[in-house]
Amino acid sequence: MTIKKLNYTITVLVTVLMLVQLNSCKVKDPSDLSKESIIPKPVSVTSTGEYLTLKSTTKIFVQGESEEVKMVGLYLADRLKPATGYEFAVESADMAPKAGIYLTLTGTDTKSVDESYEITITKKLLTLSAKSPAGLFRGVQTIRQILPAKIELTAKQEGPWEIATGTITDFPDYSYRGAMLDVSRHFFSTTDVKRVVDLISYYKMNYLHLHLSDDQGWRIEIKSWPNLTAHGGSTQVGGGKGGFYTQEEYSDIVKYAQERYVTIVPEIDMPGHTNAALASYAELNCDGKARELYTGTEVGFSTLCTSKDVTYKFIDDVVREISALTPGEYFHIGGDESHATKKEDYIPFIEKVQDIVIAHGKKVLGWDEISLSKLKANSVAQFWANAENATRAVGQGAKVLMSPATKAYLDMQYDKNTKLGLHWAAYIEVDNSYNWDPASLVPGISKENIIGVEAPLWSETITNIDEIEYMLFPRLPGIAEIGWTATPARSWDEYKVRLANHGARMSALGIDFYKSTLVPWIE
Ligand code: TNX
Repeated sequence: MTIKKLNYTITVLVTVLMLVQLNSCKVKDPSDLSKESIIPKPVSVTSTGEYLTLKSTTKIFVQGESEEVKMVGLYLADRLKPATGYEFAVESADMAPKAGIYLTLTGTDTKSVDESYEITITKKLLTLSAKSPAGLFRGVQTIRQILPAKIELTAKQEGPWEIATGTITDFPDYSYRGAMLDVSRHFFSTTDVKRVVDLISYYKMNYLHLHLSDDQGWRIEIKSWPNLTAHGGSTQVGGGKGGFYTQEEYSDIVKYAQERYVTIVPEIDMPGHTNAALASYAELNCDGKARELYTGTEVGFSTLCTSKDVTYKFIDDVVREISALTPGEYFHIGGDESHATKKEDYIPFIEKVQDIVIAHGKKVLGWDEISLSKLKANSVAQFWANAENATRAVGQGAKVLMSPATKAYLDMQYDKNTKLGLHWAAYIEVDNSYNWDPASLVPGISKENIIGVEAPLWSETITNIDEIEYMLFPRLPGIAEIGWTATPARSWDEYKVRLANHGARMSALGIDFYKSTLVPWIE
């Protein structure tokens, strides 16, 4: 080779190398942890400028012999296996390993709330430490979100699987961050409910409230009153075949949720919204005549007969059976829109039901109207529309769960072109549902009065899981962040960029989401 030729070859090589280098600069820098889009936004993130790479030999070590910690380790392994194609063996260890992923219940001095966690990533080792298994589980969701979005795909992908090094310290602002699914207006299978549990827990929500009964359908088996489901569960809005959960299926949902540190809150709405029960048992009506099944969408026409003893026997049986299947602390008694119940009947009714719920070892949750009655200090009123009701609850020493219909009702249309949903409260675009502070929304209700936030999805117009996803996403991650991240640390302009980055994650998770033009989605 002549000198000239050699020079030429070197020049070409150098140019190619430079191009490769340039090109790789366009790829996202994997070594800045503080630039990762984590939703909800953690309390603090610091970057140390390097990165760790997951390999086919990477193991997940769990400290000690705790079965529960091991379960969290296995859950993480299950999330990471499909896209990487790696095994991620889960093994117990007595002390921190040199390399890999390490889940430990010791060594955290983050603020002592149950769900707090800390992640430390060095070039060789990712350590997730938490006060409780719940905290480890929340931390696992963060680990998923600091890996490339394609980690959520179910088919094997090309790596590299890099995680930027640094430290994350995190804990929630509110202890209750939830969603509600109305399975009464339209019935959804246990598979659909489990999918909702998976998706809300990805954003660190910890409660799923199931609206199990309404005028259009009774959706949970009650062994002592079998016609509730045999007849009352046999249809839905529009006249479809409806459905219900057997007690075994309900328990299966509860367990699935528990494994994801999500607590199920069962709701039996009363004394209104009870047509399905009134159609199933004639004696629950004051006139002793069974009602016809109802498949429309009107509200406020039905009421249990508050003056009959059998009504309270019925409620006692229902609360007893459901409470026995429910490990969570709350039983939701509804209490909304009882327009067919006289106020003088409504007030003592709610008080009696409150006593029944307490007798079965649960705390009362109810829509804000329940504050017309005398509430116990550990009862919770769910604010949805009436500020006066909610402040009355607080005046009685009760706490409030924030679900303002104008912000958090995810059955509201995004705008007037949205094909699904209602708009009686508002059209709620993604910015609008994010831009509010639970503690300054209602004068007289401040942070210490509030247990948290919940995003309800009513299902008058929602008939399947794709439609559920379209209404929940992308607003639900914003409500999750409102509950988790302290208000001074939040702003729409900063959040919308993180949300935009979650577009690829939601797609990888197979979520059918609304592509709001207010979010700068990254194609
Ligand atoms: C009001 S919110 C209701 C529900 C409807 C919902 C529709 C509440 C406590 N009651 O019965 O499904 O509006 O958005």
